[in-house]
Order: sequence, then C-alpha cells, then structure tokens
Amino acid sequence: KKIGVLDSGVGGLTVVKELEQLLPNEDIVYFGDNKNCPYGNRTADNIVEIAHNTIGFLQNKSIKAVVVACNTTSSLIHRFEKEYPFPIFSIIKPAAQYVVRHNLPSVGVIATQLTINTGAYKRLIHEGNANIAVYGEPSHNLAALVDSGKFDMDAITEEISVHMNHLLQQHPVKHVIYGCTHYPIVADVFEKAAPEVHFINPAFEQAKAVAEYLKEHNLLNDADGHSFDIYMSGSASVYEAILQRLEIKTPANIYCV
Ligand code: DGN
Repeated sequence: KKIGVLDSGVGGLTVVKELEQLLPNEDIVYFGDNKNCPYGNRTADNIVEIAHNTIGFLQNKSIKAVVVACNTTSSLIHRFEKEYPFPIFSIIKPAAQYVVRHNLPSVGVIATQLTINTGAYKRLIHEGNANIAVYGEPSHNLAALVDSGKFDMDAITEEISVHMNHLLQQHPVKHVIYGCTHYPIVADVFEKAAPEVHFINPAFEQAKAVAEYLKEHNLLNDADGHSFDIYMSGSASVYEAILQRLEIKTPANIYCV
C-alpha cells in the first residue's frame, strides 16, 4: 500500500523529499491542490471540506496512511483525523515536539494567516512546555508566490525581508519554524534575510514521525524501488520546476485531475 501526501500545492514536495530519503522503498501518491491555493486565506470550514475531498480521493489510491504536508490543513486536523481507517499525520505536532525536546526558550513561527489564527503551534508547544514563548508572523502572499512556480525573486525576497524584519524587531528569537511547507523551497532567501537565525523545517520531523510509525506497525514496503504519482488540480509545469529545485530524484508520473 502507498503513502498518501496532500498539500494546497507544491509545498508538500518538501515533505516528499524527506520521505524519499528516509523511506526509499515506499510508494507515494501526492495530491497538490493548486487550484484552491492559497489555503491560508480561506475559512476553517472550507479547509476541512477540502481536506475531506482530498483524503477521499487518496483513499481510492490504495493508501495505508495520509501525510498532511500542509500546515494550514494540519492546524485543523482534530476536525477530521478520527474519521478514517488509517493514520493521518500532522506536520505541526512533530515540529512542536522538536521545540519542546530542545527546550528552546522562544521560537518564531512564520506561516499563513489561518495557521497563525488557529494558534496550533502555540497550543501544541505549550502542551509540552508552557514556558516557551511562541511568536507568530503571518504572511498573506508567500505561499502563493512560491506556488506560482514563476520564482519572481524580487517579490519573494521583499515579502520574506518584510516579515523576518517585522518578527525579529519585535521578538529577537534565535529559532524560527517554517510554518508553511512552501517556505523551505526558498530557504536560501530566508537564510540570507536572517543569517543569524536557525530555521526549523517541520518536513524533517514529520517524515521521521511517519517512518517511525510505519516501522513500529510493520507497515513498511519490502520491495525495492518505489513509485511516485502526483495528482494535481493546477498546472504540471509548476511541479516540474519544484521537483528540479528540490532535487527530488524519483521520477514522477504527473496527472491532472
Ligand atoms: N503549504 C501550505 C501550508 O503549509 O500551510 C500553504 C498554504 C497555502 O496554500 N497558503
């Protein structure tokens, strides 16, 4: 059986990259919902409805787990995770656990407006340690700028600089979480904008959590090699550009739905 991965667009490919490295024998089926991107400016009810539709689609592809490679959707996971006969993985929970495990005094979270509004990062970090200060910084435009695949670097650099400066001027944190899976695609721009900051990429933590679960539950594929199917509601050329940029090695079959 396959691992299903979903996102509002190309951002979840940052998680696929980590899954590919940790679980090289797993078949992956990806749904990127570019048509509805950005999720971050939608209502919570709408995101939950879209999540049900997407999981329903993946369910027909013979899956054993769903990886929600989208922070916006993960921030609402409690509203749908119990309704399916397979595990559904949040990207926020393992990243919050990382912050708690490392006992960071404070952390910034740059994410979509909806992710910040739900307070999911703060809640999950505070469940582990209520003394950690968590500062949210919403960006309205960055996910869509990256998802367009045009790489308008002037606009991307401007958006990142404005938000990193805004966050760091108010709260001079040493650690910042990429609270949207689209952001690690432009990690080089973040690192240039704030060279003193250590950025946390939740994609690593989520992929580790998935690998541990599959191992523990004897759900790993034992055949060599793997397949990678991408279903998307937008344009294929965007996926090709991002697969190249992220240096994802597995050849992907790309289908438009
Ligand atoms: N990749 C999504 C996330 O992690 O939140 C981006 C959401 C969006 O579409 N704006």
